[in-house]
Amino acid sequence: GRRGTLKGMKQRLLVVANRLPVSAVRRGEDSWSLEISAGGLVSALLGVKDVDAKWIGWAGVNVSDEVGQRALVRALAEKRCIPVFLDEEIVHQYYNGYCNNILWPLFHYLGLPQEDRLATTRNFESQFNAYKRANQMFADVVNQHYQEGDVVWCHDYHLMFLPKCLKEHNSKMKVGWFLHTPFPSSEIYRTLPSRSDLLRSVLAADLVGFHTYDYARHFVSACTRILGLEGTPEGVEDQGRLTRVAAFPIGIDSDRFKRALDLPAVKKHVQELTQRFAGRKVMLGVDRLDMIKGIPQKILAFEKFLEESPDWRDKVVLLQIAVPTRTDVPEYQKLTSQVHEIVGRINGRFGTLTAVPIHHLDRSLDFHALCALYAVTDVALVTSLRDGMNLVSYEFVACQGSKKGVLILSEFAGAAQSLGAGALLVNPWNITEVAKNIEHALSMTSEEREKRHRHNYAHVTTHTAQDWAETFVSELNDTIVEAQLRTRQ
Ligand code: ADQ
Repeated sequence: GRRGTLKGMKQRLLVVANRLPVSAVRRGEDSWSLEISAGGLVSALLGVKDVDAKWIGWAGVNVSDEVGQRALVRALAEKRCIPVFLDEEIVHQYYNGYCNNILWPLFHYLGLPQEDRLATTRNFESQFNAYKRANQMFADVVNQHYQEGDVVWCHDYHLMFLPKCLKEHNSKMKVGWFLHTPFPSSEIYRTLPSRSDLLRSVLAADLVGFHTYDYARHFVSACTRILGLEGTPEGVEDQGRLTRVAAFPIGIDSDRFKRALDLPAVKKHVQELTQRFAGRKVMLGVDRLDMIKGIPQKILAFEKFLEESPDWRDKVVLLQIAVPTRTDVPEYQKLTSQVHEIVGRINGRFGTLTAVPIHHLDRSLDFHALCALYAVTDVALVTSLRDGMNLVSYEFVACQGSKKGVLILSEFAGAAQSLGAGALLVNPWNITEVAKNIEHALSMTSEEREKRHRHNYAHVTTHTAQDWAETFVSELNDTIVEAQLRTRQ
C-alpha cells in the first residue's frame, strides 16, 4: 500500500509555512518566551507516526538585532522550529500586500483590488517582487537545514514561489505543496498579473494538493488554459515531467475534542452554559472575522428568521464568536463596525429588558471554552461565502456526540463536499433560504437530527488530520519513487 513507504524508518519532514506554530514574546536582550499554538497543522503532524517533523517559518515578530535573533533561534530549536527573519518592509509588501490583499481575496472570488484597495494595483509589481524575495528567504533557510532523504512540505498561498526556488537549488529534493484556501475557477485566476509565474513555480513541486477535487480541477485547467500544458488524470505534464495533482481533504484531531469533553472543568462549563440558556435553543457561529466567512449575511438571515417566526423570538439565541484578524487593514475594520451595527440594530429591535437575541463577541475563546460551547449548541451556522474547507464545522460535529445538533453549512465551503449528506446545505447569499433552514433546523425531529449527525460524526472521526498528513506525506514519497522509476526505464 501507499503508506508502506513510511514503515520501519523515521521519515524526516521539513514543514514550511508562513507562520511558525508558536507565538514569541521577547523577555530581554537574549531571552524569549514561546507558546505553542495548537493549531490543526500541529496536531495533525504530531499524530503522524514515523515522521520526524521540523518547522520552518516566520515567528511573527520583527527581530533586527543579531543577539535577539540568535537567542530566538536557540529557543525555537527546543520546539523543533526554525525561524525565517523577515524585516518590516518585506512583511508589509509580501504578507500584508501580496498575500493578504491580492491572493487571499482573489482565491476567494472577491477579485483583485478595487475602490479602497485600488491603490495596491499600482504597487502590484513591487509587492510581487517582495513576495518572490520573501519566498527566496524561506528557501534559503530550507536549503541550510535540508539533509538528503528529507521531504519538504510547503504550505499555502504565501509560498507559491517556494517550490521553484527549492528545485532550482536542488532538483532531487522531494517537494510537496498544499493549498489551504480554494483554488478559484481559471476565469477568476487568469486576471492575476503574475498568473503564469506562480503556476510554473507550483508545478516545480512533485506533488500539489488541494482540499477538494474541484480546486484540483480548477488548478489543472488554469495550467491548461494559461500555460498551454496538458492535464492528465494524474496531474499536469510538461515536457515529459509529471506534477502530480490531487485532493487531500483535511480533517481535525477529533479525539482531542472528545477528550476535552470528558474533563471535569469542561463538564462544569457545559452545565453552566446549559443553565444560562435554559428554555432557549442555542445557535452558534465561530469564525475569524473575515469577509469570506459571510458573518453579516449570517446575521441578516437570523434577523429574517426572527421577523418571520415571531413564536421563536424569545426561545432562541445566536452566539457569534468572531476573533479579529488583520486588524490593521481598513477593510477588516470596516467589516467589524458593519457587524456591530447590524447586531445592535437587531438587538434593539427584538431584544427585551432581560434578553437579547444575539450575543456577539469580538474575541477568541480558549480551547476548553470553545469545546463547551460546541457541546451545548443546538444549531451551528457556517455561512462562508468561500472557504477552503472550514474546520469549525468539523469541530462542532466532533463535540455533538450526545446532543446531536444540526449543522447549517454553506455550499461554498470545502466541507460541504464531505458533510453535505448530514448538514443542511445553503447558499449564504440567499438570506430567505438560510432563514427557512434555521426554522427547519430548530424544529427538526430527533430521528432526522440523529440520522444527519451519525453521518457527519462518522466522517469527522474517520477522516482525521493525522490521516490527511500521513496520506500526503506518503504520497509525496511515492511520487518521487515513481518519478525515479520512470527515468530508469
Ligand atoms: P481558517 O480560515 O482559519 O483556516 P477554519 O478552517 O474554520 O478557518 O479554522 C479556524 C480555526 O480557528 C478553528 O480551529 C477554530 O476553532 C479556530 N477559531 C476560529 N474562531 C475562533 C474563536 N473566535 N475563538 C477560538 N478559536 C477560533 C484556513 C482556511 C480554511 C481551512 C483551514 C485549514 O481558510 O478553509 O479549513 O485553513 O486548512
